[in-house]
This record gives sequence, C-alpha cells and structure tokens, in this order.
Amino acid sequence: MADFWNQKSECMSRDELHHIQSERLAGLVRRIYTNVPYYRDKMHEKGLVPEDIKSVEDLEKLPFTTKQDLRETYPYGLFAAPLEDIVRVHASSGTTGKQVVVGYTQNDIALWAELMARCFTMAGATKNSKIQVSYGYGLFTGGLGAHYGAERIGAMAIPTSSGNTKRQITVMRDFGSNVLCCTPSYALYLAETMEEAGISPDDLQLQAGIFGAEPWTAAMRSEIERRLGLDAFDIYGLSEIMGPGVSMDCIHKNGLHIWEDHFIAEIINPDTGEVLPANSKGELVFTTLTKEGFPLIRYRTRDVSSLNFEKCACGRTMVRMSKPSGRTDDMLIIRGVNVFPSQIESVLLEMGETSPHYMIIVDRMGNLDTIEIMVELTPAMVSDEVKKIEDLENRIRQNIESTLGLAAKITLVEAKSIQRSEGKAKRVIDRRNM
Ligand code: DLL
Repeated sequence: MADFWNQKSECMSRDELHHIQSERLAGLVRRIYTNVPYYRDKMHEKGLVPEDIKSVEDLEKLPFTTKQDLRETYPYGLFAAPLEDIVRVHASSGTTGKQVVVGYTQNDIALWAELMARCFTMAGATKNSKIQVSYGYGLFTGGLGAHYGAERIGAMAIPTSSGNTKRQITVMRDFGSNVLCCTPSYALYLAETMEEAGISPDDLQLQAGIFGAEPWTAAMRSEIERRLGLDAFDIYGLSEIMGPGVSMDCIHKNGLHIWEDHFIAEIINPDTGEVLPANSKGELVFTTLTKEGFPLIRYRTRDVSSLNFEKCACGRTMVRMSKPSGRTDDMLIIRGVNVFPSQIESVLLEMGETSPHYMIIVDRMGNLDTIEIMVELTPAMVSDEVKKIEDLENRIRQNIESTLGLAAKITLVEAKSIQRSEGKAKRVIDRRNM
C-alpha cells in the first residue's frame, strides 16, 4: 500500500468527515454572507440566513453558483477576503467570454500545497523524487499548483513549464526526472518527440506521470504508460475551485479521490438542478469549505462525472469521482445525437491501428449536420497504400457508427499533420455557428 501524506485526514471515518464538513459549511456560509454582498443577495432571494445552514443536509437549500455569476462579478466581486490579504491570482480564459479571476490568501496557497502533496504522495512520490513540472506556469493554475506541492513534500521541483519540447526531454534525461506533470496530450507529444530522437523509456528514470487538465480515456492512459514507461495518474481540478489537486486517482485507478475535508461534491441533473444519487452520471458541483480568498458555493463545473462512496482498497475513505468524460458544454449534438470527443478517442485507441492524434470537424450542409474525423496515420503507414487506407477508413467508420449511432466521414491524414498541443488539446472545430 502506498504511503499517505496525511493519513489521519485521508482515511478518517465517514462520520467524522460528515461532522467536519458540517461545521466547515456553516462557517463558510457565515463568512460569505458577511463578506460577499453578491452572495448575501442570492441568499436573501432564497429567503436564507446563515443560521439556516447547520449541516451538510442543508446544502441543497443553497443557490448554485454558475460561470455567469463569475462573469457578472468580474474581476474581484466574489472575493471573500480583502485584496490586501490576497497574495496570488490565477485566471482561466475558457472558450467564451471574459476570463475568470481567482484569488488566494496565504492560507489558501498553503492548503493547495497540502492537497497537491497528498496527490504526489498517492502517486508514490517522496522527498527523494525529482518532479518535472511541464504544465504552463502563469495565470494557468497547472504549473504553480504542481510546483508548490512538489516543494511541500520536499521533492526537487524542476520547473520547465510547457513548450520547448526537445529541451524538456534533455532535462528529463539529464536531470533524471522521476515524475512528469503535464496534460495527457502533451505527454503523447513528448513520447513522440522522444521516439524521434531515439530515446527510449529505459534511458529515463520516469516512474509516475500526473496528467490532467483535459479529458482523456483509459485507452490513452495505457498508450502513454507504454510509450513513456511510467505509471500514469489522472489529476483533476479547476481554477474556480483551486486548480489541480481537487481530486486524483490512487494506485487502484478506479475513480479520483476528492479531498472532501475541503470540498463537498454533488452530482446534479444539468437540466433540472436536481441532486442525483450515488453512482448516477451528471454534472459535478463543488462547494469549497475552507478557502478564504475565493470560496464558492455549489459551483456548477459543467464536467460530467459520478460519485462512488464505496470504500477503496487503498484505505482512503474519500469519495471517488469517475474520470470526467467531458463537459456538458463540450458535448456535441450532431443530428440530435449526443457525442463526446472521448467516445471517438476510445474507438481509435482501442483499434490501435492509427496514431492517437485526431481532429473532429463539425459542419452543416443545408439543414444537415456533418461530422468528419481526421485521423493521423502512423509514420510506418504510408498513404500511397490506397487499398489498405480505404480498408482502414471503412473499419473506423463502422466502429464509430456502432459506438455513436451516427455516420461520420473518416479521413486518414499523413503522420504528424495534425497540430500538437503543449497544453490543453483542441480537438473539435465546430463550423456550424460561424
Ligand atoms: O485545468 C486545472 C488543472 C491543471 C487540473 C493541471 C489538472 C492538472 P482550468 O484551466 O480552470 O483548470 O480548467 C478546468 O479542465 O473543469 C475540466 O473540464 C478540465 N479538466 C481538468 N482536469 C481534468 C481531468 C485546470 N483530469 C477544466 N479530466 C475542468 C478531465 C479535466 N477534464
């Protein structure tokens, strides 16, 4: 069994956890009611005062917070601490509209480092580890979030940030990095660049990868593990709630443990707002219990997941969320059929006959939606083998059709012709709204 960073918290009984959550929730509500006029008004609209919220059971009485609320209060309107106590801000741009600005007090930064320390330890990292942080440093939370966690456990942080891919590999080899932190799509790009340079996983000392910031499938996990020779973990988080380290999977890789002593998770029906029972799929909602700078109540993440409260073999009592399969707002509706890019990724990787790089292009011809999936050939396959290519396209088309229930055009393209990403991959071009 892997070591724990904070066994007392990570393995506390559900009763004790319930008690701590209730106490913290009541405190949080008092704080935001006093310090954030926007929330006070929202509570008044529901006829609520802080005394109405005494335990976790009262959570459902509270209003949701949405991305729209964050836009309306841009940039500092939801901060619950005076600006003089804010020691750092981060921001996420999102796909549309204004960016979201989040602020941290000293205590918030310390908490974040603590939770990232739990994550690193869960992946087997120790003070002897060398942790290469290839998430971007900057307004994005990935780089600095991982960095502080690495230092917190006393490991050696190697702050390469993202980009400059050849240099990343030189650093990885020469400095002897044991843990790699980056997006899964960048991990694949690193693997590809390594292979081109004739470097094999045996030339490196990688043990674990801490990959997240975008959805990725189980098949993609196996592919990365094989090509980089490491144990790949899925880390989840979002700027609004903290950044990376809200949850991560343990060695059993059967759901991501949410640090529930600091965040309460709920799953709701995105259309009605109704709270759904354990193991139902729906939209993930978070309440931050202890954050000071930017606490949020019932924040609708738009991420699709489910919650499993069964005890995990690792000994942690904290609930596990299923691997986020996508965002409600990334879901494509094509001719009335709901499609997540991750479904397409699963089909391609399970077939294993192409490279894992793909791009989805959605368009409209007259009144009909069209979907084209461009898939890259492996370098070993050359596109003049017309017969073979046609045969492969046909088989992919059939598999996609039986998975999605939707006919798609499949176009195989030359190896390395689809743009690689150094951060979050962009895999969909939707031309219907243009
Ligand atoms: O992506 C924080 C992060 C950095 C997480 C590094 C993990 C590693 P944002 O830029 O605000 O923050 O984007 C948050 O990314 O709502 C999800 O839609 C998506 N996301 C994050 N982690 C995962 C994951 C960071 N493991 C948004 N699986 C979230 C699937 C993820 N989606």
